[in-house]
Amino acid sequence: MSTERTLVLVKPDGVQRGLVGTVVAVLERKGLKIVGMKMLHVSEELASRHYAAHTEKPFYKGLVSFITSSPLVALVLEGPRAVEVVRNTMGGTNPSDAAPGTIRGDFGLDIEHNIIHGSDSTESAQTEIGLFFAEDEVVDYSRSIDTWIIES
Ligand code: D4T
Repeated sequence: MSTERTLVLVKPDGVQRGLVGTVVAVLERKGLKIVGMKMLHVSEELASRHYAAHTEKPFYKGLVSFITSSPLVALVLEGPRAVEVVRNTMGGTNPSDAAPGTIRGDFGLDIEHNIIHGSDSTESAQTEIGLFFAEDEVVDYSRSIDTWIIES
């Protein structure tokens, strides 16, 4: 199974609501390895680069204003098929429809305030990790417990 890295953001609503620990715990408990983690206040410039694909969408302005409104926590997570695993664990975009048991399904009600972002492909993960983290902020290390989680 191929090991991937993906970018996760605990968005400003997650930070303000005191859900950072809960969200990180769900992803850690799943077995994903944290290889990068920091808090930052996203600038308009970083927001416009991160949401470049949504420039033409009607919700773009609100999206940028929300993501820059308060600090967020950014993580790089690593694991087998990490991109898809995170997307499945966070649930559908709209928390009202997201499946119970997912992060959005369990903790949200509104599409804009949907708590978490996860890269949607390995290509966007690479780009997004580069936007949020310098190379030396992503750490290579091994966990002895991985033999009980990943390797057969
Ligand atoms: P992100 O990118 O935050 O992981 O969310 P998704 O990948 O699940 O969903 P997306 O890219 O389609 O949307 C990006 C971001 O925009 C907000 N949004 C979305 C919104 O405020 N109104 C809307 O109508 C939609 C579709 C929520 C997530």
